[in-house]
Order: sequence, then structure tokens, then C-alpha cells
Amino acid sequence: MAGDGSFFPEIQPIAFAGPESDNVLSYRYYDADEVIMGKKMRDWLRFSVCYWHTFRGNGLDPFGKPTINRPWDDGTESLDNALRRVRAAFEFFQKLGVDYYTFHDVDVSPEGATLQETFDNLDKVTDLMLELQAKTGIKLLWGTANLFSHPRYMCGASTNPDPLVFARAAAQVKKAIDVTHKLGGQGFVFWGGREGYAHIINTDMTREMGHYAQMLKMAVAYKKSIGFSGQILVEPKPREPMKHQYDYDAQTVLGFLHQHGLYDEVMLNIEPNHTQLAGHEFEHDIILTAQMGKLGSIDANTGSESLGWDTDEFIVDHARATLIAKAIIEMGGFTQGGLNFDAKVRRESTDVEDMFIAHIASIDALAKGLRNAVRLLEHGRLPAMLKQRYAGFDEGLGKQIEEGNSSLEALTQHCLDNDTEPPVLSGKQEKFQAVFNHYL
Ligand SMILES: [Mn+2]
Repeated sequence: MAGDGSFFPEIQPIAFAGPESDNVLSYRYYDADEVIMGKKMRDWLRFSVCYWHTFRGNGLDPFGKPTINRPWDDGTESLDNALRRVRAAFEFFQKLGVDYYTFHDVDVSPEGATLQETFDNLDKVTDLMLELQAKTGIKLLWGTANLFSHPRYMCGASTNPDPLVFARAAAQVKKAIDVTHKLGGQGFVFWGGREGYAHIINTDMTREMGHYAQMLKMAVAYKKSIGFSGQILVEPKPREPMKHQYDYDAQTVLGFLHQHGLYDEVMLNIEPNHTQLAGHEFEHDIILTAQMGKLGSIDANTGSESLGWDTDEFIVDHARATLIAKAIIEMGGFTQGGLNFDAKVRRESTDVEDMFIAHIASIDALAKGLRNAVRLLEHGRLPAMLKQRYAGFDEGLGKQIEEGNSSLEALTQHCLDNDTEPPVLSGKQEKFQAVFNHYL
């Protein structure tokens, strides 16, 4: 084991034990090397552990102090503590049996007294990460820069009214792309936590959004200049921490990218809890971007319908997992993205084994979802029902409309020549729902 087996002595590597297993420290549905629909489960799902929740989360909330103390973490911002935490993290990834992880710059490495010292710290910590990657075969899914925690970013990073803050954010982005590239990461994510406003009266939205587009253009240009082949991703979220955030939801971001000539350069990282905060159903943005060829990666989590904030819970619902897996299969699988657990154990779940159980339960739910989606698609009944619903657009008048070969005049003439009401066609929603449930 990467950490000499010294951080989780009670936990054996998590193995596939089959659906009859009652051991919560085993997989019932996730058999990593099993081939289904022509691909190993590990390659369909590309599971990733996030560093920020799982190795920096301590249960702090606006009403209470930290509840979670990890035995390897002395709670200081020392370099020694950061390096010890990296060794614990790699042992966790390895025992869990995931292939990928993700991190923000400040998750792994302490900020120094100067920018140069901050960079030097990040170099030292990522040197150890590179060494442990080589030793374990674990890979970096994507990296990112935290441009929202430090007070300097309180009024935005690339959307800050002060160009010196923009410059500081640019320096942080450049360094974070450099270490992501060094670690062989397959993507770089922008989540604009402070890229929005608290009140419209002191905000010039057009200038701020223009500046944000400039930051993305600089990142794309820099990525190309150093030969970094990972994807640049934007992660939508409508609010929290800001009252309004510019990356509101997937459709908003796609329009923004198109407006600024970035559509072909930037993919989306979709987090279902953020989709829910935007007022959509859990699966909406995943299915939308998958169908449009813009789903780069997924931050696999969910919220609570009864709460209006981002609770970052692990997905355990089989119906939802099936909808996600179906979208992934229908787009042909991920190329450089994956299912990254941007999810945290509850602040009341304070045992070390809870970290494992939470990930195992969600990995298994998504693996069950994959198996369900494969049966649903191979059986073909539901896809055939959907195709039938739109069959009118496959020929004649419908085909002319769809292909742009019709006009208001031509359609008016058609209606006058055939002056009858269109038939009432049932939407059959309940039948679709009933058939979907056959595969769960
Ligand atoms: Mn996220």
C-alpha cells in the first residue's frame, strides 16, 4: 500500500462479493474488470474521489465547530501535515479500488507568506503525488484552482472589479494548470463560486461576464501553449455563495460559451446538486449536455429536495443512478471525464469507516445503475417507445420541418388543403415510467 498500510489498518482492500453480500465493506454490484456492453465497468464509470470533502472536510458548518478529526491530520497548515495527508489519501484511493482523484491547489498544499512560497509548497506536495501515482497506478481526473475561499476573492476572481485580483487569479490558474499537466490530469475545472454578484446596484454584469470570458480564453491559450491535452471544463451553479452566479445552469453556460467563441474549446462538468438548486430535476443538466455532446465530466452527488442549499450527498438512489448511466452509455462513454464524488459524509458520520462506506454505497448504486441501463438499452423497448413518439418527424411534412426545408407559407397551405384538427396523441408518461421501473 502507498502509505505502508499505516493509515487504515482495520480496512482490507474492498472487493466484489456479489449481490448476496451483507458486508457494507464489499461491492455487491461493482466488479471493476467485468466487461459489459464492450467495456470494463471501471472504464464506463471512471470513479474519482475528491480531495476537498474526503480529506479536508471536518464537519464545520455555519452553526457549529468541526466534528471530524482524522488520526493522520494534526489540524495544522504545515507542509509535513500536507504530505502525511497525501499518503493517507493514496492509501484510501487504493483500498477503495478507484482509478482517479481530483483536487484544488489549496486542498493539498498550504499557502505561503508569498506567492513564490505558495508555488514552492505546491511543487513539493505534487512531487509526492506524482511519486505515489507512479507507485499505485492511480491517476488524476482533473485539477482546479480554488478562487473563492481567500478573502481577496470576496468580490469575485476573474469578475472582480479590481484588475489586480484578476491578475492574482490568473497566476493561480496558471500554476494549477502547470501542476495538473505535470500529474497527467485529464481536465481542468472552473467552478465560479464568487463569479456572480450579491447586489445588482453595485455590479456591471456585462463587463464582469466579459472579463470571465477573457480568463477562460487565457486558460485555453495557455493549455495549448504547453501541450496540455486535458479538457477545460466549466461547472454550472446558480447561487451559493453569491446571490446570483453567472454559470447559472448548463443551458446558460452553453449560451455564454457560444457568445464568446468558446463553445468548441470548453466542456461542462455537471453536478446534480447544482442542477437541483437551479430549479431543475436532478438528471436534467446531465441528460441535456450528454445529448449535446458537451458533457465532459460529472460531480456525482445529490441534494435534499426539502433543503434549499448544496448538501453534497452521496447518490444511493438506483433510479437516479440508472438515468445517469443511461446518459453516459448513450453518449458512448466518457473520453477524459468520469464520475467524481463531490460528496461528503454527514457531519454526524465521524468514524473513519464512514468514509469508505459512503463511497462504496455510491459506487455500488452507480454500478447497479449501469447494469440497469445496459439491460434497458439492450432490451430496446423504452428507446423504441421514444422513437415512436417522434416518428412523425421521420418522413414527409415532419422531415421537411426538421431539415429546414419548410416555411410558414408552405405549412399554412398544407393546413388549408387538409383542414382537419390533428389527432389527440397521448404522451403516455405513466407507461414510460412503468416500463422504466421494469429495469430497476
Ligand atoms: Mn462540484
